[in-house]
Amino acid sequence: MKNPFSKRLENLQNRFENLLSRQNKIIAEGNGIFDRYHYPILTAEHIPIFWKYDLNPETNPYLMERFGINAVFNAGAIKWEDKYILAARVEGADRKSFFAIAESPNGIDNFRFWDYPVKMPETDEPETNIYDMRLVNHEDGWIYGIFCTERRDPQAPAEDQSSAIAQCGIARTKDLKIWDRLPNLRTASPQQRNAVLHPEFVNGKYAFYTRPQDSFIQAGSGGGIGFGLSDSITNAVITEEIVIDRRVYHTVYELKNGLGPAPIKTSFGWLHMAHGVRNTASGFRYVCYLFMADLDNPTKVTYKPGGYFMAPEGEEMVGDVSNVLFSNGWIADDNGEVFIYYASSDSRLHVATTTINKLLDYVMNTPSDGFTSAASVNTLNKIIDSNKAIIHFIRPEHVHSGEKISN
Ligand code: M1P
Repeated sequence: MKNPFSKRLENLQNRFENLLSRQNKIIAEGNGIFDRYHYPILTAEHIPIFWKYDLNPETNPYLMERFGINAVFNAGAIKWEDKYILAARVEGADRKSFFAIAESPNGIDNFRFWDYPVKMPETDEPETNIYDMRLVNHEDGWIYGIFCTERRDPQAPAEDQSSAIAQCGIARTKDLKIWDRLPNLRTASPQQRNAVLHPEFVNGKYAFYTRPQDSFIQAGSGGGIGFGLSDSITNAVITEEIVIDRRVYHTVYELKNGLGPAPIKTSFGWLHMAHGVRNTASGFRYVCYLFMADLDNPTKVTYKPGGYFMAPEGEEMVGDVSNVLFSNGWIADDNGEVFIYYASSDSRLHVATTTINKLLDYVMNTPSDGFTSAASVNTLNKIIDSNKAIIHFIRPEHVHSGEKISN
């Protein structure tokens, strides 16, 4: 008969293997733009047993967790050696985040963490917390990890133990195992989060998308998603930051916005995914939206559908920071399939799938935001008018009269 330690370990292992081998399924009847899936692809439960437990019965007779994991979310993504690779933000029970690489053979399930988390070298001024890595395959031949570094605000008085300074960390690797840490990006902004490296040189320079912001939480005078060039990546400095996608009153990105992953190059332009934040009576609401920029001039936005592309739904709405849908990773396969890795409510990671053609159709043909209720009704009426001619169940006499249709 097995002793309690062995029995508990066997149960834990069985549960873990069942979870990791579970097949993911599309949730039927989506919106035609992308498909969601039934199961999150990475959660705290996906963390290897040998990270969380001391597996020696002598030193851990009750087989207790020794290193608690709180959540797995906001992951950078890249296709590498034919595998779908995620650099996930893993947050311990102690609230510290770190990066860990997980891989899957198909991009939608069977994600398994590598044996060790990423050992990210520190700079001369070590940070307290690191998170939200964007993985960028740059044309200079390196894979870059662009992430947020955070430390306590040195100006904050002793009674304030939550004010923080966020900056943009830069590291690069050839194998996703050994990382060279480079100096943080320097800009004029006192806070810098959600920075992303453009995958190609622009005018022979490294190009960054930034998010200038006055305080840790509030954008303040920061106008939106910025763009700037740096001569060097080993000493990255942006002296001129221009805002390419502004915050606007009464939109889903009125409070703040930030770029998600690095843009995907298409024949029609650079395809971008970003997150927008609005205020509500129950707190901030984070959603993702798309836009496209000119191939030759990445600062020029050419298409921008109105409203959100993805917003939290159902169980996605609840978690450590509720009402948040956030993405900093996507993968475009050579066959045109696109895997969008998004996190819900700072708690778990999901996948949605679509294609480049569908995303282009969405971005180029979805009406833009008219910024008023009247403009929205005009847009809607145009759709109804053109449908009226071809769809028999719309009764023309009721379309503009406001008359109630009764059965
Ligand atoms: O908690 C929601 C998100 O908040 C931050 O995003 P932003 O800088 O736009 O406010 C990020 O810290 C992100 O990690 C987090 O998901």
